[in-house]
Amino acid sequence: MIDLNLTKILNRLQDGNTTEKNEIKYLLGLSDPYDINLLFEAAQNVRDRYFGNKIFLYGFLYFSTHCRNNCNFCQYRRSNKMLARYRKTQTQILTTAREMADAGVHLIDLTMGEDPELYSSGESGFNRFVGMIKAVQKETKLPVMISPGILPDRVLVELADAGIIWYACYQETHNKILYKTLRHGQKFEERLAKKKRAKRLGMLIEEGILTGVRETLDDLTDSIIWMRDFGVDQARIMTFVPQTGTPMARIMPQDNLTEQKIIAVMRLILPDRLIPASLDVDGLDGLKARLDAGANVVTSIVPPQKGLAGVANHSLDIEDSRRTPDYILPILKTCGLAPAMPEEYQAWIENRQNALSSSFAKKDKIVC
Ligand code: SAM
Ligand code: MD0
Ligand code: SF4
Repeated sequence: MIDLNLTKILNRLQDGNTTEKNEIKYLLGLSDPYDINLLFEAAQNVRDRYFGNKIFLYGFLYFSTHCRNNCNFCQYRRSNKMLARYRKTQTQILTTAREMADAGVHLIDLTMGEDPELYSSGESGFNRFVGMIKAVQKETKLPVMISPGILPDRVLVELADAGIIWYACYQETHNKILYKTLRHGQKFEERLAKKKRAKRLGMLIEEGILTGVRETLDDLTDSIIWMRDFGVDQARIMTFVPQTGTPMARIMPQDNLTEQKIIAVMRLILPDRLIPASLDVDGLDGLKARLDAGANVVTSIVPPQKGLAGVANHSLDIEDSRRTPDYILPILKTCGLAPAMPEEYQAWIENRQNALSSSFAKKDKIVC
């Protein structure tokens, strides 16, 4: 039976109206398959309105898996001695980035653990790091995202000055108590401040949260509201994948329906933003469901034979080439979707940056 409340809320959101916290929570808590289907249909309608049938593709390059931190959910945490780690050279990074660009990705995501070698080598280490990122941008002529964790402010300034478009830095949750159990030993406020700093420097910001980490519906709702109020440019949800040898290894794995519902609700609350369907959680088999829920970016595209790792899943689907455009494009087609042209991605970025800089200018005027 159709729930009148549900149809009303979905219609209001599809018409571009804002909504209350209790309605977001209600949508996230839907359990009847019929209702959930209505939610997904509404999310697809909204995606179609803002993006047509076009999907963006992100190449993922995890260039150093060394990390000084000890996140309880992550296999790359410092205390995990079971893991073989790597640090790619600039030449290896450039070759791989070039190949991904040739394969048709729209962006290169340069990700690292907070590599202790970088943090202990002072100025010269960060200079090489900035040089490498600029070289990737120059070599591929593609927009670049950096996902490096916390960086000194002066490095963020240099990267923003060099035209690096995106800073990804995930809070995982906006509940400070839950945060402590996840990003153990890292300051909640510091991570927030880096995002604010990067935004102020004109970079686009990706925020990310986890589900399946003992969060409540209120926590998820608060995170979505936080993302809306902060004005994130890309909003990510990933289901936690338990990792052996880590403190959260025994948490019961969660199915993917919650992640799909969160994608759909994010699409309704942040209609014109980018929302990833990550290949990192369930690989290629999980792609269609995430697109059907309203995602519009395929992330974690990783080429084989380069010795590269994923994050939530170390090797899933990588060496058998299933994280490549060749395998992804047929799935887009079955969803009635198609990859965007590179110019369409560039245009989205430019529009977003222009909208943000005029809203900053307005705010500055008000302050004056
Ligand atoms: N080291 C940097 C940092 O932590 O900001 C960059 C890596 S960051 C892009 C890795 C992200 O992957 C985490 O923020 C988390 O959202 C996600 N992740 C890590 N381990 C995961 C797991 N076991 N299951 C699901 N997602 C995970
Ligand atoms: C992904 N494994 O896209 C990557 C990662 C980092 N910016 C993104 C979590 O799923
Ligand atoms: Fe390090 Fe990032 Fe993993 Fe945390 S999530 S342990 S900071 S790589």
